[in-house]
Amino acid sequence: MNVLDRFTIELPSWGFANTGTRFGKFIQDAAATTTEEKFADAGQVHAFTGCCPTVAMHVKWDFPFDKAVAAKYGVAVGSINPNLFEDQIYKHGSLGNPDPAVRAQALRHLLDSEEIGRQTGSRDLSLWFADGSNFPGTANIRQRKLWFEEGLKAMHARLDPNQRMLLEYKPFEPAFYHTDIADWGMSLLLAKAAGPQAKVLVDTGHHYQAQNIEQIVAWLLAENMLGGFHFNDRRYADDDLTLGSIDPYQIFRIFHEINLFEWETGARADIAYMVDQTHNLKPKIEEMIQTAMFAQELFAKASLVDLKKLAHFQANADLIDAEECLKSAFSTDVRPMIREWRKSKGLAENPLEAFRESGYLAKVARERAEKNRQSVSSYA
Ligand code: RM4
Ligand code: MN
Ligand code: MN
Repeated sequence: MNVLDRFTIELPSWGFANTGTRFGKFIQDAAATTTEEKFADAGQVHAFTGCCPTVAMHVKWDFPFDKAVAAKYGVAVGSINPNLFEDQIYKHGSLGNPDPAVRAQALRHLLDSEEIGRQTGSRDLSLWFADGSNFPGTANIRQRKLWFEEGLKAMHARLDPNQRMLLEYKPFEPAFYHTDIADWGMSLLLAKAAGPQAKVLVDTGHHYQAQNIEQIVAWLLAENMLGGFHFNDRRYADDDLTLGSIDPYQIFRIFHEINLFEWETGARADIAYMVDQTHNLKPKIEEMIQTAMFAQELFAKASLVDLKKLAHFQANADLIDAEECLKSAFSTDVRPMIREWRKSKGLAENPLEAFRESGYLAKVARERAEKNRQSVSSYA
């Protein structure tokens, strides 16, 4: 079996709409303006790359939605993302809010999201909480931890056996003093408190600069607590840059830890690979194609590591040989092999070029331009 046959990566619906920085939006004529258009665009990415069969959805931005519409475009609904950060009531938090009425409303939204997941046939609910505080002394950190445990347990109690909840962490932003779920340890403890179907979600952009992300991945694998990834790249903070654009070796090292785990244990790591990027400046569909292509490359490279040899070098503390073993896989040009794989699937050898030749972008730009230009782009 070709290693690429077992690699798929989920696209974010929000990556196809006009988004921006907090200073404003630069509007693209071709951006998707409805959930159906997001699926149409995601369908293009999958049609040309063959590795993006599902689309993650944000409950507040994308519903109501009929899953049959997704099927029209050759993709399916993937993970469901509740939204507990935009409504006015969440000014002081959601599950961690000192007001019991707001906590109850946040829980209701989580349970509604669960119901949506049931209806769309989605397995994963991806939870990211913006909860936190901006000034020392303004929030009771331990009390809020208890409220989170309470809320997440209540949500877990309602999961179907096939559903999972994935708990994302992020060190800061929008809160700048303390964030309730700030790192993988906090996610891990809360997931354990919630129940066995709760796992940790690693967003590669949600770490401090020097953190060793692949070590976090290795530890979560060892604990059977790794549920999935939000892939993106970053130079400074949660930049949401294109996967691998700044540090491709980072993603390679993550894939390597997963391969090593599978090889050693003979178990299949049950991990959801997802993209979490919003392209403010690059054309969105093209950047998603670029992302999917590069993810495949890094996955294929990681699969070339000679794990048996590596284990031998590690056992003998052959440092140079062990390191070279990893690096030579990383340096291998896997593009010819991926082109062969594409040919065998009836896909174009160069998805980006083929998409450009299709004329889709110009067509949707014409159709959507007027609607997009009406959208609000200012910061204040
Ligand atoms: C957050 C986080 C979440 C995503 C939102 C839009 O920073 O990464 O996963 O849903 O952004
Ligand atoms: Mn994320
Ligand atoms: Mn993020």
